[in-house]
Amino acid sequence: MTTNSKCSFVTVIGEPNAGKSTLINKIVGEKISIVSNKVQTTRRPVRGIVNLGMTQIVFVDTPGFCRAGTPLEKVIFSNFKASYKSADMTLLVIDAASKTNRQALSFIENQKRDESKFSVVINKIDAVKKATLLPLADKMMKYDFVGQVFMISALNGDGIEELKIFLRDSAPDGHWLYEQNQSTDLSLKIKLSEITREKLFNKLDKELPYSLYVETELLREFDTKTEVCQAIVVIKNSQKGIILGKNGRMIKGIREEATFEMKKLLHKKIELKLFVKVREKWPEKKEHLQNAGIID
Ligand SMILES: Nc1nc2c(ncn2[C@@H]2O[C@H](COP(=O)(O)OP(=O)(O)OP(=O)(O)O)[C@@H](O)[C@H]2O)c(=O)[nH]1
Ligand SMILES: [Mg+2]
Repeated sequence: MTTNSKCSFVTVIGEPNAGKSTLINKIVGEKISIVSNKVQTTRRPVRGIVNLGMTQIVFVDTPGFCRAGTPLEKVIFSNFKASYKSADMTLLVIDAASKTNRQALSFIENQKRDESKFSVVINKIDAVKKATLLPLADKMMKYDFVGQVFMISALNGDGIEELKIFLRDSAPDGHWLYEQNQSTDLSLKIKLSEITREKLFNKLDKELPYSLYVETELLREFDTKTEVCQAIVVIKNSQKGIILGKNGRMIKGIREEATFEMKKLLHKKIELKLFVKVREKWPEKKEHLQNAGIID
């Protein structure tokens, strides 16, 4: 873009629920990636872009470490592996409030030295006593390939400024890959689908969040309003009733919450229509994984 410009790809990895998406949203200053209190919220690598002076940082939000059991998990896991390659910097997010961090520790134990720089971010420090943090930080620092250990709260912003400065200062020289004002690589259709999926994730339990995807089937933008029509796709007919809820109450609540957030994003009146479709075995079909935005 300009001479002296720098550009860095920073891949953010960690256990499910560690706060990877929350962290990226905080640094980018916009909601790039949806957040929920359930594991496997992020299903595909999502890029969040922030420009710090002459430096462009391209964050890659990744799905958390997961077992590759169900067909959907297999796709999520291969998305994780693909996004982990070829980063200038890798940040491993550790949940300070988690009892074991078993998968993160096993990942770090098996980490081979490679070209990519590697740092650790201990997150959720707002949720634990200080006394528990130091032993965790000490443990991380004993790995010689770990460059830095940061202690942050992605929720309230503690420690974020230091992390930003570090990422800016360690970025390699290079041309910017994105325009000055671009904050993500997601299309508007997928962004809108993700907003609704987040509301569903936060309201539903058990296997249902993992049985659904949202597809924006229609998007029409006018000067004063935007019309959005979305399908919530589930695997089984019995799941349809749960999403609709008694007297349609569940889907109405989801529509209201999603409409509110879409309005904040587009600064326009939103006319959102939601309906539920059943597509058996959708996680096994490429076409549906593409409709879901899980693969390109
Ligand atoms: N107390 C506290 N909670 C946090 C913090 N960061 C994230 N959380 C919460 O942790 C939960 C998971 O956050 P996400 O950002 O969705 O986690 P993730 O690592 O992206 O999860 P997956 O996409 O499922 O792998 C949410 O309920 C967040 O609000 C933090 O710094 N402090
Ligand atoms: Mg996430």
